Amino acid sequence: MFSTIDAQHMARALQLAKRGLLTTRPNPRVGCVIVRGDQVVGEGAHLKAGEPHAEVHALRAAGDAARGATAYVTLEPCSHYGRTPPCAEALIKAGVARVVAAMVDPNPQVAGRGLKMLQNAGIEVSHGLLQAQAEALNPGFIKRMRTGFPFVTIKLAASVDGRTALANGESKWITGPKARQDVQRLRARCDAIITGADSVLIDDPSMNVRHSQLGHWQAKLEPQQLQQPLRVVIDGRARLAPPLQLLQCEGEILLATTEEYQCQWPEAVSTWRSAPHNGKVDLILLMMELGKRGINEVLVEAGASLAAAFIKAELWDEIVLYQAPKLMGNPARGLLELPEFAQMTEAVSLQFNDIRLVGGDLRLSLTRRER
Ligand code: AOF
Ligand code: ZN
Repeated sequence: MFSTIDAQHMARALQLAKRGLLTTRPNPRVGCVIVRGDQVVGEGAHLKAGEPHAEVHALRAAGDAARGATAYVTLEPCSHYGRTPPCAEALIKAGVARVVAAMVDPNPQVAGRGLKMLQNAGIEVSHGLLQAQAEALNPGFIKRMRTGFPFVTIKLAASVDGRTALANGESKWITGPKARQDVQRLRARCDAIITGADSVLIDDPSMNVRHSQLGHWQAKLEPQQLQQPLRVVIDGRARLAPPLQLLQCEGEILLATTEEYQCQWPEAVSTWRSAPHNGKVDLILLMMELGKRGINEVLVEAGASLAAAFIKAELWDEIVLYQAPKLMGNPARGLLELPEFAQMTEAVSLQFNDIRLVGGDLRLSLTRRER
């Protein structure tokens, strides 16, 4: 159904979609290429929610040349009036002859209706070209549309022997500067960063994204285009009180606590409360709440106890572990506070997705083992 030429144009559309990597939230990253004969006549990417979709940018660039052309889109063209009018209508109006989509839009407001509209207008329609690559662009949007929950990445950093801090608590500078830059890029692409009261008490972090530390991504966007992720602080027993670094820098904060406690934070910080679950914030309800708020991708940067709680509740999708070439010894603290397992069959089974060197450290990406 698809030729090599089709695949080349879709690969270009995927590349364009990446322009929106840091800026489209809560919308998906989408790219579009319009081709007439063997000529690329228009290209576009969705860059910001509320602004035109990829197809509209590409159609504008193509002008009259869109008539009789093929449009390659990394996501099914939309069929609904959201912040912008339907792209399927725009493609029909422009007289496009063929539309190739990499994947169907999992948004229930679209979900096949865009392709149907095009088909009903006599346009040749197909989908599934480079689908896996298109899905990889939007793990959060896809998961939220299908389940209501965001895509959760747990970031961990440890020595080769799996230690995160010395017995006396010292934990600064385990990994090197390149790995820390890589963490800045993880933060920049996510919509929310979650941390816990313990980490805030120990490190007093700011948890924000610093443009100057994005490494090779700095060139991708101007400092003023940088969108700070929502910083979610889980403090079930209201142990934190200002002054805190978190409150000193730009960006929204959501304090998640339980119904039993009163917090002493400034009024400008929004608070969300859950009924206590074993005396703690109910992580399942919190993640559903973040999904409702349009959060696609969440980064958990927490200590051994909160990170493990996400694993125990099966609320996670990916672990990114930075491993430093150091040995810290058994008295040092371990990576995750998981319960004791009596048999190896009870251990959490993972699979490696990607392994690379980042500066002098290893970066491992792991997901659940597929059975
Ligand atoms: C497309 N092309 O480039 C994008 C699409 O509120 P709106 O109008 O921006 O619509 C957002 C929804 O449109 C989003 O949830 C997703 O279903 C679709 N995104 N569709 O045809 C695009 N970004
Ligand atoms: Zn659209």
